[in-house]
Amino acid sequence: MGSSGSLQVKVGQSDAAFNDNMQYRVNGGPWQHLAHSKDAGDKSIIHASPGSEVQFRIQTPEGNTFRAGTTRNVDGLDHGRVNRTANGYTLGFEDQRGNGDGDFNDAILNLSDPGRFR
Ligand SMILES: [Ca+2]
Repeated sequence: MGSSGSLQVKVGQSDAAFNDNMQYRVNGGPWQHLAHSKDAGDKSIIHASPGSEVQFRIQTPEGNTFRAGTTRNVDGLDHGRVNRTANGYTLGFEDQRGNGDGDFNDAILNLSDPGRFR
């Protein structure tokens, strides 16, 4: 979480059959609903203290929950991949056990700091 205390999250174009439930939490708190992976263009703002740790995960229609940024998933794999973009970062997910085809575009979040990028 950057110094503005705000993180803009925009759903990117999913390349998967599943409509995944996307969630986040701040500093290990309760998971909260963020968006659905098929709702491309859907925007929301996460507010938290500067320096807070924000985590993301998906819940799939098969009943699996896959977290990004950790291998603490049922298959022992990290299901997220982060790429730098012009405006911030893109976080892409794989929504199948074993990380499916490995393209990490089943559920996509574009992350930017609205205080820095307008
Ligand atoms: Ca995939």
